[in-house]
Amino acid sequence: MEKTFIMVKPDGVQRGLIGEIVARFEKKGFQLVGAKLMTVSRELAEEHYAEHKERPFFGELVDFITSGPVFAMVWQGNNVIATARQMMGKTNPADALPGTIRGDYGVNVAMNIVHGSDSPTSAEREIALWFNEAEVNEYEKTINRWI
Ligand code: FUP
Repeated sequence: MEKTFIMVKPDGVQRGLIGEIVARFEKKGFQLVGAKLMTVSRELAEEHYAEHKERPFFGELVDFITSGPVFAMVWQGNNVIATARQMMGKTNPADALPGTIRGDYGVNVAMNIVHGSDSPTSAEREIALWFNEAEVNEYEKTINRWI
């Protein structure tokens, strides 16, 4: 079953949006298989955002993601990678449609509340970077036969 890495960023944690974001993915029918509240080291932040290393906003991005705890999650489900990206909305909340997480709660591209893997390759890399195998719980959810 497809898995993706989703993270409530420090602004989302500070604004009390963990429950709201978890609820959206739960209600959609996805399965939470890993979750932890954690403070991110600069090393992990730089590795996570390695593709943006040369971008002018890289330093601020690392400062932001290490500025307070994040809520890191692994979600599982049919087409969960692309669907979670749709549910999050465009990177810049100014472009994100109402009804999406960033469209409903975000105003700032640097502080856009949530991260989600953008492809199967990223999902595999990010899950392995943020979670060890014992933290990803495979369990049967019997309601899955309805969705
Ligand atoms: P996304 O996959 O939607 O998280 O977007 P990107 O990988 O393009 O960007 C990663 C993060 O960099 C964004 F969440 C916010 C930050 N960013 C900026 O701060 N400024 C920019 O101009 C673009 C991205």
